[in-house]
Amino acid sequence: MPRHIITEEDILKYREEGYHIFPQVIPPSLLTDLRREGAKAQEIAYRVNGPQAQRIYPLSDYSDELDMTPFKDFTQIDGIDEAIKELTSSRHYLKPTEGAGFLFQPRDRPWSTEWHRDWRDHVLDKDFEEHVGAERWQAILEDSNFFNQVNCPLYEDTSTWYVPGSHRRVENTADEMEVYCSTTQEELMDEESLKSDEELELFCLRYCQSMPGAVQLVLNPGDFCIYRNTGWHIGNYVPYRRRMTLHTHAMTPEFLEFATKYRYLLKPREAALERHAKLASA
Ligand SMILES: O=C(O)CCC(=O)C(=O)O
Repeated sequence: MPRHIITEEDILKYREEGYHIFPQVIPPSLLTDLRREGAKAQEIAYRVNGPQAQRIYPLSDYSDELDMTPFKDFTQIDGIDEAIKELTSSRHYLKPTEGAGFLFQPRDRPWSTEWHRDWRDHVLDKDFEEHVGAERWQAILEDSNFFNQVNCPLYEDTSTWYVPGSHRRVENTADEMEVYCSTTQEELMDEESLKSDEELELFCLRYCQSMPGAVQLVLNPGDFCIYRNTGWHIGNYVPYRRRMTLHTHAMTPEFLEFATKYRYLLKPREAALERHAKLASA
């Protein structure tokens, strides 16, 4: 990739806003190879997880059907490691892509995730208090060695929305919580088929737009977006907008240790139900 000049302003902005886009990191021949394997991975995702599947993860689970070479080559793109390190620190490295995944558009109907902040929103309160607690969580939010997620689209991708600056706050604002509790994952997936496709599409879009300060990320093919996923973010999907986006992380030894140690605490559905119940009784 062309050498990316990272300025002091980029570094400061990444710390404060929580996201940065390196334009066009994937060379054309690798883009060709990744799209070819991505198309196979997408068919596997629908076959394994059904037509509304959003992702395949990890790619290495499907090494008998996919050629892993382009994924290995992606991790080795000339200049990418240096650019990540300059933006963050010398401790950061790109996770091997075979252990990462792809995000896809649904085949049949629109849907969106809930607005959420990893990882806090995916664990139950009692587990959080027992194993981490607000003080340690604040230190983790301030520490860019933790939670640096990457979306690298192979086709133009406008599915992800993000609230700049929210990644370092333990507490959410009242306005943010009002948007959060205005709906549920079940409604955003229209599990009971109560809406037409257009009603559902516009419902999900309005939910994205209503979050205070939210920006829609506009990523072109081969752009590399790194973001602190402790900030509010969401994925909003429609079948007519093709999506094939590599979804990975810039790791550090301490984040690897944290993620591995506490993986068993992740209970996204139960944690969302708990938050909704708490907000309803407040
Ligand atoms: O689709 C995206 O870009 C975001 C996905 C995400 O945050 C999630 O699945 O939890």
